[in-house]
Amino acid sequence: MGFKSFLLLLTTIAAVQGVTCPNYFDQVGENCYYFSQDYGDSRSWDSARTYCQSLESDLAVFGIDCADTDRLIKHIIREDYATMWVGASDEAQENFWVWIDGRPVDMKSKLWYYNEPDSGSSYDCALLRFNSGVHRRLTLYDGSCSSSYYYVCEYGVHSK
Ligand SMILES: [Ca+2]
Ligand SMILES: [Ca+2]
Repeated sequence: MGFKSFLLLLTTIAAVQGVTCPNYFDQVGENCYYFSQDYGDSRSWDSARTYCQSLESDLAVFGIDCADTDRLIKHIIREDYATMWVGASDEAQENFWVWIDGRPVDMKSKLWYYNEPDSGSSYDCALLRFNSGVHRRLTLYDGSCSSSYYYVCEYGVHSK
């Protein structure tokens, strides 16, 4: 390899690894997330979305790349974050859960806690919560959209 191509290779590696996240966002893998708990801010699901959008982001979505989701979940467990809103709801049509980017939520996903979502038409927004019981893992629940929780914004998510 010539010196010039070697330099080019180094530059390329630096560009791939050098994800620069905006202020207030933490890098996890190649994505940038805003964890509102770091700033002591809890809100309703709608208000959380509005705030994320003011930061050129939206509530985090899962499942486009499973590795991204795995990294995010490991990060949340490591940082010991409390329950938080993520970007899925069945507000438009009961029992039809969609991510805010328009993709349907995989209802067979292991991310849903046992029997969730199970709370009906007044619980239409998705919460990510650590379950400390027998199944010690992060799982999705349906929550009441108007309740206040922490939330996680993902930079570059575009809503439909
Ligand atoms: Ca439930
Ligand atoms: Ca519902």
